[in-house]
Amino acid sequence: MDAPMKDHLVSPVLDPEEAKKELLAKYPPKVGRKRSQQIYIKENDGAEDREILSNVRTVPGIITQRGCTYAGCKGVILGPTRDIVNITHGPIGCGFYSWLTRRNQTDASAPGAENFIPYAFSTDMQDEDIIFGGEKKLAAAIQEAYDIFKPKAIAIFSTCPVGLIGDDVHAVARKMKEKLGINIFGFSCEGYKGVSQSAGHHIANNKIFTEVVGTSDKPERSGKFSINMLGEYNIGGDAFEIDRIMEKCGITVNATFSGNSTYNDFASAQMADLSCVMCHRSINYVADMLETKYGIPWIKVNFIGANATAKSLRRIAAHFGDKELTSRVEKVIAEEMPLVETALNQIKPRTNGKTAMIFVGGSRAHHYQELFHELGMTTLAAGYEFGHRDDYEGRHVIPTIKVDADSRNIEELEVEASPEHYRARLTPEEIKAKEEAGLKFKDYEGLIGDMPKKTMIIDDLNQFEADKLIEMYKPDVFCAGIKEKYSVQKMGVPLKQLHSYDYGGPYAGFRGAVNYYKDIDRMVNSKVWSKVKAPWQAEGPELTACFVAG
Ligand code: CFM
Repeated sequence: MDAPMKDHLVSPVLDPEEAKKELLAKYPPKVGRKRSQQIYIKENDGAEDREILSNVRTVPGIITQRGCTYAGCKGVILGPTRDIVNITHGPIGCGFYSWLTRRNQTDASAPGAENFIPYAFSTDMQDEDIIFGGEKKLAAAIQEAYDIFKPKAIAIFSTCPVGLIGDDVHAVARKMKEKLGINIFGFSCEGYKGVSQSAGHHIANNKIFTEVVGTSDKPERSGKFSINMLGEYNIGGDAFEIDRIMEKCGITVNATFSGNSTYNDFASAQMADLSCVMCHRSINYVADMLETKYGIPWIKVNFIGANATAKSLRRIAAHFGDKELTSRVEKVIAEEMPLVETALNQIKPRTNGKTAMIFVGGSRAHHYQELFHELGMTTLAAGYEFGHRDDYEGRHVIPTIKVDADSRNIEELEVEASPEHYRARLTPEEIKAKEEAGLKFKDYEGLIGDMPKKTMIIDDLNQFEADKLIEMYKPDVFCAGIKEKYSVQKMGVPLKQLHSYDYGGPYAGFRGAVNYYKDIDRMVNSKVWSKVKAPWQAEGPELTACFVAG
């Protein structure tokens, strides 16, 4: 970079302690006490040794940003795989509203490639199925999908009523698997199964790990340096950009879980030599299981941010410890960075000193701070919808996390080394030597340590608190999703969707960073937002009402 990156400078207009009081003031005492533990104020720069309450139920009545367990299982984990037929067992709404609403892209351009993503498969349960049971209808739906598409595999996703009436999707899956001779598996991912979509990730990943991974030893691609990319979902084409960079570096991406993936990529994932974890929340336990069962070590990477991308590439090269690879990686970074620098030289003078807030899922509220940092912008407040304590505080807290009834509901698999497939990629001595040289395995330090002092970290933010934060801080941009977008913009603050990227992207890698700089520049420097006035701001309330106690 020409100009050195300005360090996080933070001087929020408001004292965060005051802001926190303001956020909690309207709650009944019990709710206030709970929310208070989910609102964390950074006292110093760097890591701190305090807990944040997370991965707990949302108080009923609060308008949360969260989604359901079915969404995490069907939409997030299995959704991006193009050649599995995904059947929603349930009323049509669940299938319809999870159809093509996440911008996970896929490349089905190869001749003969199957792509079922454009189809919405559902059993469309009716009243009589709820009363008399829906298993027969499910079996018929599987048969019909098979007859039409002849897919390699079929997955069944349970919605809330399926669990309530007790349909056994697993028994139907077993029966149809035997009958049709293809892999068919069901998920007990009823929407209410966990406190958020995070439970759905776990249910999906467990089954993919036990039913699919390791069933083929013929990966589509092979090479001297082969990796799996874990927790990268190809939103807006991010995985395409990462694949482009990897190919240039001579690194083979064996399987991506699950952006732009195929059934066979999962089935042969045990063949790769390193797992690289992007989204820690949605998949860290799979990385652990791949290591225990197959001997594949894992490292944390982040391809959001040009500097973070360079750092992650160097980390991968350091892992393989090959001179040729290292120099090729350096060459790629040197080739790609000028484009990034040119964009920053133009844009940063306009974005420098501006402020952002980020409230999304379980990893982007952290990763995207890198891009804002590169733009000279400060993230005043951030938080996850459904992150766990380790995503906030770092993995060292995992042994101290309380297991409550809700988390006990989600199966933890007991995994052992596979007698046929286990192959230690590194000896304990090699791991030790690499660690001594600064490479960290199985490590994630979490969001809190990276936030500057006097910023706020808020778990499971709700609409009321979002409105309050905006009133108090007036950030230059607020990052969240479609549910928040228009209410925030009506307050005169632009909202960048960081789930779907609005219509933009990719934002990963070097080219992605440039896309992001341009999009944020347009948003934070547009005058239009300051001119927005909702009718009720100009003319007073449009509708008034009062409570009548009966
Ligand atoms: Fe991981 Fe994701 Fe996220 Fe996530 Fe998601 Fe997503 Fe997200 Mo929306 S897997 S935790 S469940 S990075 S769909 S691609 S954007 S909430 S921050």
